[in-house]
Amino acid sequence: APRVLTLGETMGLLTGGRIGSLAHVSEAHIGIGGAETNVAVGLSRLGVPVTWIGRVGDDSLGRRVLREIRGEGVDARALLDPEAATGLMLKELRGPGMSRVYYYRAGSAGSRLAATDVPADLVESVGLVHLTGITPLLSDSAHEACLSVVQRARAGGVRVSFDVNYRSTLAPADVAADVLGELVREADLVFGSPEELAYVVPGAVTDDSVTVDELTRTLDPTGAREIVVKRGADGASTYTQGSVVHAPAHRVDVVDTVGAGDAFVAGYLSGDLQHWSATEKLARANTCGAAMCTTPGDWEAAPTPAELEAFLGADGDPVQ
Ligand code: ADP
Ligand code: KDG
Repeated sequence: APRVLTLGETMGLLTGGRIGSLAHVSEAHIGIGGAETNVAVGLSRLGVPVTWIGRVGDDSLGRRVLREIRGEGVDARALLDPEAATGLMLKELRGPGMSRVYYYRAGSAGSRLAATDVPADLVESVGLVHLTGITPLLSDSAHEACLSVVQRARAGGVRVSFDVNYRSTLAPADVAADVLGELVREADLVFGSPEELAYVVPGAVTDDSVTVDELTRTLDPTGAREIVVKRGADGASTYTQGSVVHAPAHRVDVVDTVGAGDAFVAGYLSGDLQHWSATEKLARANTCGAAMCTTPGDWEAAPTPAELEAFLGADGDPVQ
């Protein structure tokens, strides 16, 4: 399969050892997480070669990030930044299937990503570039890195995928609408929830009466783009060239939905690189997303093709 290139920030992740407020829970598990490396690991497990570019601090967590993702077969081109620490997230388990994430990432090594971190000719050599709306909101230099990679991809005829992934803690809605809207317009393949797509369409932000169908027509009047709407437990839909395909989610016992969207994107892209139909891509993506919901980690449960097959029983429903 053609190689995928992605870039962004991956942080240390401390998850409370049991349900309860981190004001009281005293034990925690150490791991890592970042939307783009979650997708990269998902792709690697599905047999797609993938390169990730990012910065980590010259510290233990940074080495942990690199060891984990390299251990998953991801080609990590990381700069060890001596001047900033690796970012950190805390995940509080609030109840069954419910979690809350706190970020400690302002000024982190990952947020200092710059256009010059992307080696010459790399963008032009891959089959697809995948970005998320997290990276351009990290800093001005990370925003420039995203724009530069997208421009290089377009000039080189490389397909661009963009997951809106709006994180309200990184920027207010009006700033995000401008920055993310620009990237949506440059992408060939766009992923987002109905709410996220509403953010990036000027004028639609506060208008509850706008339907997703209207939104996607506004986003893509020419029909050249493929827009994939992620609806959590309600499944997902692909809008392309005037046609719509809807696919229901699987019914699973949810442990933690964080990372489900990234697993979904990895599944979808793996099919896209093999020129699958929208129906086939959505089926694999929904299965990858459902599998991720059944475990606590952000990426650890990303399925291999054999695991995908085992996850679904003979009737096509998850075996749990
Ligand atoms: P994000 O993590 O980006 O917010 P969603 O919550 O929409 O994304 O989830 C992405 C995909 O993961 C969904 O389209 C679906 O395939 C799967 N998924 C998410 N939540 C559930 C759930 N509760 N049950 C089954 N599948 C789910
Ligand atoms: O999509 C899951 C990600 O949100 C998580 O792994 C951490 O990259 C992350 C972020 O910035 O929220």
